[in-house]
Amino acid sequence: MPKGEIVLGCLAPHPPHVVYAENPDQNEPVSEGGWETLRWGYNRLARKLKTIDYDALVIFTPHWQTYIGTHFLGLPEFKSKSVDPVFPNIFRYNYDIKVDVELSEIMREKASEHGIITKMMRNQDFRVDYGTITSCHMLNPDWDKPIVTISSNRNAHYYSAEVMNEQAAALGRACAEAIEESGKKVVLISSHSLSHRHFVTESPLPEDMSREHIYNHSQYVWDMKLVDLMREGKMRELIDILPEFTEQTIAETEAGGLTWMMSAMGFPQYSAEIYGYQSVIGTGNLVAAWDPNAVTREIVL
Ligand code: 2X7
Ligand code: FE2
Repeated sequence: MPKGEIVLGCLAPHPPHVVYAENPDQNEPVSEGGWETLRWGYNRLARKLKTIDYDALVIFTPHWQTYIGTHFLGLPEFKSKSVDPVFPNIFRYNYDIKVDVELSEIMREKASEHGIITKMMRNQDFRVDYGTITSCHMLNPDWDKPIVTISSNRNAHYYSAEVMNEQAAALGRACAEAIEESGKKVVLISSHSLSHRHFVTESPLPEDMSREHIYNHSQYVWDMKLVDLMREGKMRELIDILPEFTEQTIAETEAGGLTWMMSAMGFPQYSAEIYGYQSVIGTGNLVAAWDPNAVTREIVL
């Protein structure tokens, strides 16, 4: 059997607002659009994904938080309604998700061999988090590929952002080994925003774009620093300063997703593809991808 490989890594932010703005059949609330810069970037990356041959999407999400170990989805199908706890007015999404349980189990096994505490999620009533649903919907609205969701173990809470970085990197190495062994072609997704200061008051019409803007210059400057490092192909350097970024911008990188993905991909030294950056309720959101194939790698923006 040929070795499996990671064919693309995606940074895929998950404000439920972008799904709301797309008006898919699965989501109950109806919008007049909004956040086009981010959505059009996402749409373009989704088109690229359609040209890539892959077997499964593996996603790491900060909104499935586990406090004892790292958990992996472990049943072939999860079907329910996901209601965003903070924004039930914009996200009530009926999902029917297929899981690559075989790949999930290999990743759990490898992570365990690397000394990480692990568990398979085999509760049929488990509700898949809105981070997974939003990022996967925007990248593959047809939902025609199975996924694996990996929970975020909250090491940063117990120890420090530095320890989190080390443990997420170990999980990344374990997942890369598992993917190789599986013989599958896999797309990785790190689901999160960059800087994460929220507005404190929401506009009456969520999609009123006259109200949407960056409202903290320091947070914006931090985000652009990260984008520059991504363009320059300096992912090891970026991961090294991530604990400071996380602390200064209260970012969801706290959960470990970006470190996990970069470690699994061997800390790319080539340019990331930048698809779009936009504020959603004041948070900084970047859509980006790392294409290990130099022939198909593009300068997008
Ligand atoms: O979870 C989120 C997020 N990360 C960013 C913006 C808005 C809502 O939810
Ligand atoms: Fe989030």
